[in-house]
Amino acid sequence: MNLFYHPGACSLAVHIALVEANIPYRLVTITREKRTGDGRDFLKINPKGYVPALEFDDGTTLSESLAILVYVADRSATLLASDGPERWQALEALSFMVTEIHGNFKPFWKKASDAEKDKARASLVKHFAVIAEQLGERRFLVGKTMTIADPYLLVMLRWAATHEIEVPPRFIAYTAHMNQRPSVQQALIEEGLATDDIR
Ligand SMILES: N[C@@H](CCC(=O)N[C@@H](CS)C(=O)NCC(=O)O)C(=O)O
Repeated sequence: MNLFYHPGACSLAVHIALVEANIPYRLVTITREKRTGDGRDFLKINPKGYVPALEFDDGTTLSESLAILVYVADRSATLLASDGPERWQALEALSFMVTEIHGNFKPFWKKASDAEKDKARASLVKHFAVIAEQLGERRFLVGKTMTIADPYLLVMLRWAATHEIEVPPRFIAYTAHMNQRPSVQQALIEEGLATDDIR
């Protein structure tokens, strides 16, 4: 199975989840021109042109972080409860992050006015406060073990640090703890990212 990714992009959450679930994968990069690292037209694999995307050994594909993370969770013993409140809370948080949090980072990547950036920053501050409230003093966002919401939150917190978005202090301990997980360390190393940096 191939995982199409950009270093440090939202695909990093899928990468961490794959390691955590012990599912074998090959990492394939994408160029700006949407060529894959193995020389193919990425738009034929994911016409939306985004990472993350999975390509299975039979040639079928899957895109969209939420769908991919649920796919990975379904193949792991631990990353998402099979039913009950914790399943739905994890999916609720993930859905919120994939839409409202991810979406508000867009002005920081493209040419946007200061007013657009300020508006996005204000939304991000509010949204991270909601997630911090949910996290409380716990080690994981939902329940007592890591779910697919955690690697996604870690990636959003890395972006917040990069773009100097102020987040609640309780994320400091959370990020430090997540960064120590072997799955996170492995994924960061494989993507060529520093392992001792919160970004
Ligand atoms: N709805 C998609 C969005 C994915 C997305 O925005 N990916 C970014 C990286 S984090 C990307 O590939 N951007 C490249 C581009 O827009 O060309 C998802 O949730 O997976």
